[in-house]
Amino acid sequence: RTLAADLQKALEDRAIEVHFQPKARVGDCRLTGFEALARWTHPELGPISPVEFISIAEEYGMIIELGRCLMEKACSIAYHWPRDLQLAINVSPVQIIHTDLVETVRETLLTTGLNPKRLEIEITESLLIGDTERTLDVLRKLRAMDISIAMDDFGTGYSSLSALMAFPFDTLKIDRSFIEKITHNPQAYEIVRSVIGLGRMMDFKVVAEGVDMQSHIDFLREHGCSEMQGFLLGKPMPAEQVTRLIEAGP
Ligand code: G
Ligand code: G
Ligand code: NA
Ligand code: MN
Repeated sequence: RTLAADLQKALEDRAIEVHFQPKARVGDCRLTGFEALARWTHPELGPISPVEFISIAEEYGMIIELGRCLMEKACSIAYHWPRDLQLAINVSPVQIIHTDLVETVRETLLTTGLNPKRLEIEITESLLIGDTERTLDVLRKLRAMDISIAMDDFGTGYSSLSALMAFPFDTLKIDRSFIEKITHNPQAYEIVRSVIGLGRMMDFKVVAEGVDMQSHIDFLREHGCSEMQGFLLGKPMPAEQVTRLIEAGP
């Protein structure tokens, strides 16, 4: 048996789970929403990183079905949250280029009842390498449905700045490799400060990833970053814990 065959089986059993990592406003640490993250616990091997199984799914033509399944799970869970918080979902470039993502999203919203205003799609810069016209068309249609678009891992790809000009983003997520260095690397400090400023000037919501120290929050507050995500606020957690966190919060 191969990992791909086991993944296929897990997909059929709907055994791939979704966990959720909180995001909060920098100003007052108030919860704004969650990012959905796929989780697979292999029956013998234990937890497999999504980096690994998502790429297997892409390679073996399973990402379309997997993406649809995860989106449906995440949206129906978010529909039942005690507050109308945001839900961010990662979408693989394959889902944008080789499937009708717009139709999948439309159907999912319809069947789960989730308000499109609560949904954000996170994409990575690797999309730029592909069919730009098609990507642009898909993103425009999603935005016309009131869904927001986030550029994930900003700063790590090849063409961050051209992507900002080419695509209709609402949100910029600064990659955590920059945030983790701001306390000891003056260049990382300046880069993050500048990206926050750039994002603000371009009217993006700027989200800092990988916030895991109070000094990160202090820095982000001083420089006007809007939102944050990271282990200090919470690790990715199962759905039951999300409900408790929302109910406990302000
Ligand atoms: O959860 P973790 O930090 O291990 O995630 C590792 C990587 O896997 C991240 O880059 C994340 O974007 C990606 N990932 C997690 N869940 C999904 C998903 O549902 N779809 C896609 N396309 N990528 C995901
Ligand atoms: O590529 P993407 O940004 O979607 O990746 C999300 C991944 O980052 C998840 O696997 C999540 O577990 C991880 N992550 C989120 N916050 C932190 C953090 O504060 N520190 C570290 N080391 N990893 C984090
Ligand atoms: Na992401
Ligand atoms: Mn990211």
